[in-house]
Amino acid sequence: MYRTLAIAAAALGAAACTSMGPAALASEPATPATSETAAAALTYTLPDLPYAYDALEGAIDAETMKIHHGKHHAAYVNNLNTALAADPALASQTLEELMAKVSTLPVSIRNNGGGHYNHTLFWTLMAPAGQGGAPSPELLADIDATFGSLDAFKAEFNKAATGQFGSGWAWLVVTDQGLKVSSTPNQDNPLMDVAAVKGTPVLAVDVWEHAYYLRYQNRRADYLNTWWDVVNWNEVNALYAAALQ
Ligand code: MN3
Repeated sequence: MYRTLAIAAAALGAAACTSMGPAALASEPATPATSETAAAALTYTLPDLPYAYDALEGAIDAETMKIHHGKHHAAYVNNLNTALAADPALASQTLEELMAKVSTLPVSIRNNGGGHYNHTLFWTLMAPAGQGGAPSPELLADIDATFGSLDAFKAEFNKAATGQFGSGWAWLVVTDQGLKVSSTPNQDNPLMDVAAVKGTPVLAVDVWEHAYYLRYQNRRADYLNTWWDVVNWNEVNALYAAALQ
């Protein structure tokens, strides 16, 4: 069985809570409320990056990181809060609960809830080159058994990422049938009921053009090849171990 709680609640804007539940999310936003409704609304906040904007420079330039985090991710957070403020019944549920039934919800929840979840996860899955460690013995054994080798896994992951038409994500997912590589369009993810491959994501890469276009333009494959240099295997290992519990 897999667990669905993949991201620490604090990273998603919650505080002092073991889930992404609204009780924690009701804590003070990072910035003062700017509208009359914000004070009462349950709100998500943009998490800080766990490194400087230029920390991944070898693979991803600082300007891209700054816009991606400060503009794109921030917009998902703001739009998610707007969507939830319009529907208090939804605001009382965790992001994971919402994603598990996202096919029944307004598309704004799917796009912006997914956008917030995916980016919050994505930032933690990267680290400055040389600081991300390596796959744990347990994960490596599973990768070898499932894909043949680490290189074969990376090739399959890159194939899913380059093969995703338009905007989306590629994933390594812990499922009830073991490790699987998949891709999703837009801001969908493996926690959503609409996903073809469902489970707990333990590695993800953003293949929206906003993630790489300034440096790589249309060369998504080049972005992916250098991206492996900044994968934070230490976090992947932790997510993998938690998913198996
Ligand atoms: Mn993005």
